[in-house]
Amino acid sequence: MKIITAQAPVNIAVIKYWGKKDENLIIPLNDSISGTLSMEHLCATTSIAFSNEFDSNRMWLNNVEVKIEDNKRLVRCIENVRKLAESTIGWPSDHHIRICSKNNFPTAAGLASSAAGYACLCYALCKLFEINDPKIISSLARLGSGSACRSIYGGIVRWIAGYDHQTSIARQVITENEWPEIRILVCVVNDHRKDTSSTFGMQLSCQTSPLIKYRAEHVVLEHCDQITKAIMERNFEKFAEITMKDSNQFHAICQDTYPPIRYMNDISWSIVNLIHFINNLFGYNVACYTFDAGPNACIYCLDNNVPILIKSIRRMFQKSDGTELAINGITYQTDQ
Ligand code: 2P0
Repeated sequence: MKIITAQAPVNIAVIKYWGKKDENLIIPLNDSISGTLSMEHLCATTSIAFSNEFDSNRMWLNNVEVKIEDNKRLVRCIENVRKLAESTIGWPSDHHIRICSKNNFPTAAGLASSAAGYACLCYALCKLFEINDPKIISSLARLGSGSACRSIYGGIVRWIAGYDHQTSIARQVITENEWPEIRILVCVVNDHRKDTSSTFGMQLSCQTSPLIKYRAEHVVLEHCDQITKAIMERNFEKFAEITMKDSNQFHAICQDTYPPIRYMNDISWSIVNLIHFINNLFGYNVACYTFDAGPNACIYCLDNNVPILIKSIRRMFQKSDGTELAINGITYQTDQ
C-alpha cells in the first residue's frame, strides 16, 4: 500500500474570478489575482491510500463519506490523473484509492474551501503517481474548482483566463519572500454554509448581469495591470485601492444579477466603513478589505499596522458578552 498526505492553503483574490466562458473546462471570463495564505490557519489536508486491497475508489470529507461518482468534478480530476499516470508509474486496474480530506475551517462559508480542497486533492493525487510539474497540477486543480489552480503556488498568483485547458493557467507573480511584510486578517463574520454557491451565483450573473460583461471587457485587465505594477513596486497604497475597487465591483455584479445575490451583510459593511475611516484618519491606505462569496472580511495590510487594525476591529465589534469577531493573522507561504 502507498500512502501520501498533502496540505494546501486557501487563497484570497484581490482581482476576482466570477463567471466562466466554458463551464465544462472551467475557463473563466477574466484573469484573476490572489494571495496564497500560510497553512497555519486555513488549509486542507488530504491523505490518499493506493492499494490492490481496495475494491473501489472511496472518499471521506471531514469524516463523512461522499459518493465520488455523484460528483463529476471529482471524477474528472481522478480520471485525468489516471490518464497522466500512464506516462509515469501507471495505475493498474486492480488498484483503487481511498481519499480522506479535512478542512481546518468552515466548508462552503465563502472562505475558499473548494480552492484549498481541490488544490490539495490534485496535489496529493499527482504526488502519488509521481506527476511533479506544477503547471499540470494547477490545471488539474482548475478542473475541480477554478480558484483552486491559484492555491498550487505561494505568494501572489495570477490565473490567466486563456481559452482552453492548456492556456488557462496560473502563474506566480511574486513569491511570499518578495513582499514579506504583507499580512491578511481574516475576520470571520459568519461561518455558516452560504445560500448561493459560487458556481451557481456566477452562472446566474453571466445570464442576467450587463455589468459582468462590461467588467470583463473594460475593467479587469486594467485592474490586473495596475495591481501587478503596484505589487512589483511594493506600492501598498495603490495595491489597496485596486483591491477595494475590485471587491466592490464584484459585489455590484452580485446586486446586478437577477434575482440579486447578497453575500455581504451589515457587519461586512461596518468593516468597509471602518477601513475607510482608518485610511482617512491616517491620510493613506493603511489597509484594504476584500469580500468573496460570503460576509467574511479579508483585510490586507502590512505587518507594522496589524496591531492598530486588530485593536480597532476588536473595539468596534466586541459584544457585551465578551465574545468578538474571530481574527486570524496570516502571512504568505509557498509550501503545499
Ligand atoms: C475568487 N471566488 O476569485 C472569487 C471571488 C468567489 C468570489 O473563485 O465554479 O469556488 O468551482 O470554479 O472557484 C469562487 O469560485 O468556483 C471564487 P468554481 P470557485 O476567489
